[in-house]
Amino acid sequence: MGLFDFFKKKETLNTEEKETLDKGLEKTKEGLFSKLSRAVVGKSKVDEEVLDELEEILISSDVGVDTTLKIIRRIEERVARDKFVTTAELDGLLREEIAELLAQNKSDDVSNAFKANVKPYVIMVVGVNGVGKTTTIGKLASQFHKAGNKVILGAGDTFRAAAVDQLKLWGQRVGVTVIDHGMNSDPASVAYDTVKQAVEQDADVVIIDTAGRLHNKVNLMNELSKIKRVMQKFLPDAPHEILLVLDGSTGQNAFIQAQEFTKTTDVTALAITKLDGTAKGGVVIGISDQFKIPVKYIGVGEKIEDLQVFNKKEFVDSLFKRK
Ligand SMILES: Nc1nc2c(ncn2[C@@H]2O[C@H](COP(=O)(O)OP(=O)(O)O)[C@@H](O)[C@H]2O)c(=O)[nH]1
Ligand SMILES: [Mg+2]
Repeated sequence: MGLFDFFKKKETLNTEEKETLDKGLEKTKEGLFSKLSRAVVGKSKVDEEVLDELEEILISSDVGVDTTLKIIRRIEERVARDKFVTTAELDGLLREEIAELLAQNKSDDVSNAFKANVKPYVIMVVGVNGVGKTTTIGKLASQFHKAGNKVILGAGDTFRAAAVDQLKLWGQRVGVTVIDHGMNSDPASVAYDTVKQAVEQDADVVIIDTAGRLHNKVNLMNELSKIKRVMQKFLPDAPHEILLVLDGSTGQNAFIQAQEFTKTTDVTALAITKLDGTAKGGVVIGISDQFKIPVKYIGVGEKIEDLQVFNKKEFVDSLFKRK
């Protein structure tokens, strides 16, 4: 199964994937539902007061102010139109309005974000330290490899000793080649070599790891552009994807990182990790609404299958599914 078919298949989640998602979002759901239940205690009707509470709930669930205001406006319109909306209908109403709001951001489709028939398909992974870049690369490599693609990884985080070894370990585990020049080597030359090897070995996918921190932000941005430029000497249209990894458990911080990186780097896709074990999963809604760049992957656990192709509708359905 080529990459394109891989993504086509992932456009709908199977039962197992839905369960993984439900489980991964447990903490966020718990937080959301307990607040929602408290807001409607002793009330039968969605009124001004409930809407005010709802606004606070969404903001405190890391949805972000702008997206929250959009959601509240939609619900106000709905309440005005339907006249009497009971508080029992509130979950369903929220689910529908959020799903429709996200659906309006058309760029946010996996199939739109994927370029078919590109070989090798080169993904450069960026993001600050500790957000889950290397882990995400390992999980992706495994899934692509299992689907029958030849994958090559490039150990471009040469800033930290452990980083190269961590990627090599993933390579061994998954059974794919890792190109590395060791710690402190030039990441641009690692990237060049990886792409060159991929072409020579007729690989389908290249994933390049990068450092999340240099001595300062300007250095980091310069280095990322250099990696890109040097790769392009060998393969002019590479990288085909610049994947920014964000740690969802940092809530609004993830949002700020997305703003900063997209200002200085041509990010084409987002991955939001560590949604398991946090109540801040609402940040995915805000990011998915506010950025023209699609959220392509979400991380909902430590296991390989816990990295999922993001599906807006399934995400919102899962979030509002009570046990
Ligand atoms: N629970 C959980 N942990 C994750 C997820 N993604 C990454 N991690 C953990 O986050 C930590 C940092 O990940 P790493 O890939 O080294 O980050 P990097 O510095 O960006 O390369 C590791 O302990 C990972 O196991 C996820 O989706 N869920
Ligand atoms: Mg790393």
